[in-house]
Amino acid sequence: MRKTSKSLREIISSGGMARVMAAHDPLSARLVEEAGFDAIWASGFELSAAMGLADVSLVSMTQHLDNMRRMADRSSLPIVADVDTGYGNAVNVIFTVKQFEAAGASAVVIEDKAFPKVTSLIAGGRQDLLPISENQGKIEAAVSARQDPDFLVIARVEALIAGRGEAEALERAHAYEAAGADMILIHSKEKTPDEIESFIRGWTGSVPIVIVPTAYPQMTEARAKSLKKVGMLIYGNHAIRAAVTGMQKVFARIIADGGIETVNDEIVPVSEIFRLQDMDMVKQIETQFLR
Ligand code: SPV
Ligand code: MG
Repeated sequence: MRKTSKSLREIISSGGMARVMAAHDPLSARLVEEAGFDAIWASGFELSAAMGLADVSLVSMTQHLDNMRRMADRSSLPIVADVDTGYGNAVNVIFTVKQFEAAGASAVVIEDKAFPKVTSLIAGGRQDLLPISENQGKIEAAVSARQDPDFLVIARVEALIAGRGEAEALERAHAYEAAGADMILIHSKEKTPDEIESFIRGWTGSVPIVIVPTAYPQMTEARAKSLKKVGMLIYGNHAIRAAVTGMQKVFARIIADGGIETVNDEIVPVSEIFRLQDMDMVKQIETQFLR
């Protein structure tokens, strides 16, 4: 049974903190669910990387949507869709929100960068932001487009990433809250939590904050909760990084050892993949219907 947007909305409105893990395909989405996370982050970075591409607005909306539909089909968790800049202006955002909600998303995150965007964590990246009023219109448009009132519109502030400072980050966050955003995602690429903690201390708005602590891993869940205002913590790219780590290690061993015997017991058996493919269900269907 798919969980509705309500389950995510409930965690956040009861003052809880949703733990959200990135996925880039239906299999990783299923593993996110089995591990016990509250929701899936349909990450643009992960999907781009899985396609061997840079996260610079190269993946199309329909490719992202198609992947999201397949993830929704293989997992019952709510999905937080990373729609980057919403694929254009307020007109595009309305279409985007409708499409992603219909495809099974429980939330969208829209960032205030100009299209085409450049991935946030890259050193020296070109980080062009939209004027505040223009992005405010996009957030209003997103809110007007949702069908389910529990569907979350999350406005992502990139002012710290763009080096514009905390005052502008707070100004943008307040403007997007006024536009109807349910949450504010504040992103940082600083190597310590100081910048984010300072922003959160300075946040006087009433909607909860979303953080993505990739660059500042000292930010544990307990530390985020102690800040009182964090309603969602996203592990932004740990599925694709775990997958790459695993493949690099195993591939290197096979090349070095000239065969698969030594790694055989270190990787999941084929039976585990059968389980994830629901082969028992296939067998049951065969028994019942094949004549
Ligand atoms: C993503 O996972 O696509 C994100 C987070 O947007 S980051 O890559 O850190 O910008
Ligand atoms: Mg992204």
